[in-house]
Amino acid sequence: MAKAARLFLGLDSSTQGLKAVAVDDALKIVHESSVNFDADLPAFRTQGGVHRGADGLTVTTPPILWVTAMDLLFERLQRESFPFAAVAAISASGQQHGSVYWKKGAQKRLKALRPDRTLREQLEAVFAVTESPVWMDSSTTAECRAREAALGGAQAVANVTGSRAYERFTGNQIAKIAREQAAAYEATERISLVSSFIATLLMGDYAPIDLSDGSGMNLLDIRRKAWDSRALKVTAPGLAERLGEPVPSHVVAGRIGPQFRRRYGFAPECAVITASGDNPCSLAGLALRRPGDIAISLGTSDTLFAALSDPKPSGREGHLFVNPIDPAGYMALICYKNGSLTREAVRQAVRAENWNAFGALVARTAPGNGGRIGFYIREPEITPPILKAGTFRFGPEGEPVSEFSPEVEARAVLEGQFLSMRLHASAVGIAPATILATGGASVNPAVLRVMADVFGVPVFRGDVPNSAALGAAYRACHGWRCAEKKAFVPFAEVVAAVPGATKAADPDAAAHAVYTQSLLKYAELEKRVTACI
Ligand code: XUL
Repeated sequence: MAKAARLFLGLDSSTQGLKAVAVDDALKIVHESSVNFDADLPAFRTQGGVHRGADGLTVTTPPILWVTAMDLLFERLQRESFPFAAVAAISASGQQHGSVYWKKGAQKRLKALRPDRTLREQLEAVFAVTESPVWMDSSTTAECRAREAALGGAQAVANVTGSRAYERFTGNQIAKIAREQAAAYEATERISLVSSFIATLLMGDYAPIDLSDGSGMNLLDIRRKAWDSRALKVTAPGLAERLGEPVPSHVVAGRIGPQFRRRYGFAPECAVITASGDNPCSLAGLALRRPGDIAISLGTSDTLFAALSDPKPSGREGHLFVNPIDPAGYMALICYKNGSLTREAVRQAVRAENWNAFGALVARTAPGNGGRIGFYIREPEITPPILKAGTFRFGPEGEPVSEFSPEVEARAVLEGQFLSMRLHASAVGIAPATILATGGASVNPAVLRVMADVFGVPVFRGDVPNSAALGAAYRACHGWRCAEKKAFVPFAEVVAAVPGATKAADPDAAAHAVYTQSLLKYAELEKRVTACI
């Protein structure tokens, strides 16, 4: 690689692997590297990066695997002659909600890390809990109900923490560990999220949890931007000192530690910018720059996220986090399990041999589908919570019907999905001005047409591979600029050089008006569907 100017490095410790993306001063990608947990570290016997418990609910990953992956990733970067000395700042993204339990004495170990040994050799014995719960874990229903009962119900928990109690949220995971593994909890000196854990390794000292990823714990008061003492109290004793104080995501957590400096040649002044969760980092990586810019990622699962200033916490749907690039603002995240696999199943059921054929079927019907509405729940749904799978079709008068013609069915799956997104996004305070569509299904014009008309805003398309790692790199640059200026620099200024996405669809006003009518009907029918199953 040619001698580089100033670089910013972003890491992403996701469920299945660890990635690095480096950008230059103009935020152009100059280097990428990655490690896949299953393929590159087979000794840990993970499948998709995780271990699944016999109960079908517990899902964990050993933290020493994540440590070993860091050794391997940095060895790879070194072999690729990556210019470590040019890195001005580094930050990390981590899968949200996962937690790491450092044993008493671990901080001393971290501070004494030697450059002539791997991290793995030195950190094997520092974890009080050797299997870290991750976001796929859903074994804490009892803790969730206990939290909601103690704090005044789901809406009361959401009002403070931004989300009702969710099984994967870290506070509920900590509560379960404190109850089931009391001795291990007692022996814990510090709890990290996956994001702050990676920053801790980089610094050789405990890195703080940031306010944005910290919002995924059911513990943070997202408006006061501090741990909520009642939420801590109902979780586990002595939790505040184990978590440390949360900080805004753009602040300098510290300098790169001596182990990384001496082993790989980082400059001593290289800053570690506070790490954050993968969804917050993706918000940064997609460079959503104006209020009202939202993103919809159409993948195996569909995810909608948005920056917003006036959040409306809901005890039913969605998550509100502190915004990772604007500490005065918020971001909303709404997850759907029924995404591409469900669209694909409908495409096959209507015998459309490809997405063009599917688009042609959709075009045979008019927006609003003659008043017909369908719910396609192939997988138990998160938004709204529908635990039993099934397909529910309704005719123009709201009467249940057993089937639709292929063209009505094709339109119904798309309209149902986007009406649901419009309904639940508006319920948490999202008012879109533009939509950036990403993910596999965003190449499909029929999908984007319905999206633009349902929301009544222009849709842009732009796939951003590795948006979380890229977002961590952008945030490294943002944090570094803020530190250099000794003042907050708007993120939009930092990403001004990133090319904007291309417009894929403009809304049709008449179609949008039809959908505004459909939405009322959809909301009514959704109540019936969620009540009867
Ligand atoms: C978000 C969530 C997932 C993980 C995936 O709440 O649980 O998106 O962050 O890594």
